[in-house]
Amino acid sequence: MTTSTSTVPALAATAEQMTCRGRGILAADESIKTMSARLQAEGIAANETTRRDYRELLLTTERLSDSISGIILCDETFGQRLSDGRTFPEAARDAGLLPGIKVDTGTTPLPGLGGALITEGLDGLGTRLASYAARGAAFAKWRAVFDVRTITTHSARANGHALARYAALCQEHGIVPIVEPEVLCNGDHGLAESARATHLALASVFDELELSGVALRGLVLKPNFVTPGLGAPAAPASTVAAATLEVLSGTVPPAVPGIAFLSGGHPTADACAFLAELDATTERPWQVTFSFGRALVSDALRTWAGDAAHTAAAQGALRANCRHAAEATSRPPATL
Ligand code: 5MM
Repeated sequence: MTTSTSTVPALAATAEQMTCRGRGILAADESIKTMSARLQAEGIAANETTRRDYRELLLTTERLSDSISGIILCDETFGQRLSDGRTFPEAARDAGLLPGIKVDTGTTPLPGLGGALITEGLDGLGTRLASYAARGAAFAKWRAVFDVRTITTHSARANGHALARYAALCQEHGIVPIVEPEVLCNGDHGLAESARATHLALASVFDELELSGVALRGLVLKPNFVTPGLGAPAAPASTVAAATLEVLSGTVPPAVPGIAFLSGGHPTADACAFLAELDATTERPWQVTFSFGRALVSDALRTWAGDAAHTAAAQGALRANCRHAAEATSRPPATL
């Protein structure tokens, strides 16, 4: 199976829908391990049922589609049913959201590289994508993880190669790939180190995407903002936006329709301020929006605390954060 030229317009239409003005993507695809740790941190027992209940709370928030275009799910949630019997992908479509699926299987150290990571999950991926497509997936996600202290040319190339193989397979199956090379903002590094690492990661990814023949019109890029480390003095949002735009302008081809940023552990207000500053710049060829996880859901999880009596309040917190982020994505790019 190869991506035929006739499927590219359909992929491009979905990518544009995912990153359209005034809406973004809700990342609710924490792995079982991460989700369980986040539930336990709020004093909630972590099991299949509580993970399902929490994701049902998110997905059944009223008017979510006012500010959200799609929701990323993990394999466990994708196969679960809401209490009314619908599967999560069915319920997402009913709510006006495109269902997406995280398909990487996590990271492992690259041998001999002092801690740099490689993301795994390519074995059998074609078969899994066919199954997800049959069950309604519109898009997929694969995340590569870099640390400014350990990124090397080799780790950037290896992860870029994996991202490109994943993206090509997604497109063969009519699924839009979200390509996520995340440079972590944990640490006390400065803005320049984040810029250097992000430039290296993005340049490698787009080299590999080009070599693999991936249709850039039919993908969504999910990068980090270029910021100082969370343990270093913060930079103003205008500085972050300028640094981010400089790196993206030097690495991301104009053919990419949309860029949906991750929040990276930044507080909701800061992540939205970075996005609003970027949105305000006219010198960009791509639509910019959000694909936040923690910046959208942390308040809701804390408010819910595993108690059904708090569901409405938790959904209100989620809706407010989604609206806040959506308000930061109101402008079109200069050219597309
Ligand atoms: C929601 O978390 C996603 C999956 O994480 P793990 O596989 O580590 O459990 C993660 O990829 C997320 O989509 C991105 O990091 C964006 O989330 P943030 O919270 O950084 O906006």
